[in-house]
Amino acid sequence: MKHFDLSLYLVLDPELCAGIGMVETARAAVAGGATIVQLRDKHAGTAMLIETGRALKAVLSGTGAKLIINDDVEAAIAIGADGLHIGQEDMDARTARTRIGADMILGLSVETEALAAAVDPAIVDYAGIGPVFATPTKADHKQPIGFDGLARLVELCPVPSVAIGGLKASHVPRAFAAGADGLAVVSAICGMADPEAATRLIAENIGKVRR
Ligand code: TZP
Ligand code: MG
Repeated sequence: MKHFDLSLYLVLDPELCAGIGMVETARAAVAGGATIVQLRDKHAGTAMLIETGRALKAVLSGTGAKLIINDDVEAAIAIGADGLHIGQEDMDARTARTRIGADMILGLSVETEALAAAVDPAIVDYAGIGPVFATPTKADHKQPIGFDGLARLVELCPVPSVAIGGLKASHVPRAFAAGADGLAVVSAICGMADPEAATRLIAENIGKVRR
């Protein structure tokens, strides 16, 4: 049985984190209550992902926060990351599972009801559902689903889920009310003047709605 807490899931963005860097942003966010950190760098090759991922692993060590790598199986394995996150267009979830083995966490992005219902819980550990709102952070995002759409997809999805897309601390009650197990955020933490305080605000709101 895998244990992971999706409640406050930070997705790193190298450009939004440029001021202090992704590693320091991750350290601050975990100090503020982030439970998962995803390394997502669309422009980095495998070697650079491995270098950054190893530095992230070092700062997360002993905190309990999990490290997930976006898209790159080879990097995820080389880093010894806790998990891999893939999108629908990246690779087949079954192929990803075969490559990473049974123990690594596997996350899959889900944008429609059909995709939510098609998630295989024997293969995928959690789903990233969204975008809830349109967001400038991801230029090519799919049609926003809103909180009503989120609730429908969560209902259809057989694995735990994290909501993503335009989410801020104030959205915590509606995301949890829709049935999501957590919020995944980029700009609400990355590039904030005080990423630790920004994370703590989200964490405090989560503390109020979670039993
Ligand atoms: N996938 C769907 S929306 C998104 C990703 C990676 C970006 C979310 O960024 P933000 O800044 O939290 O809206
Ligand atoms: Mg992807």
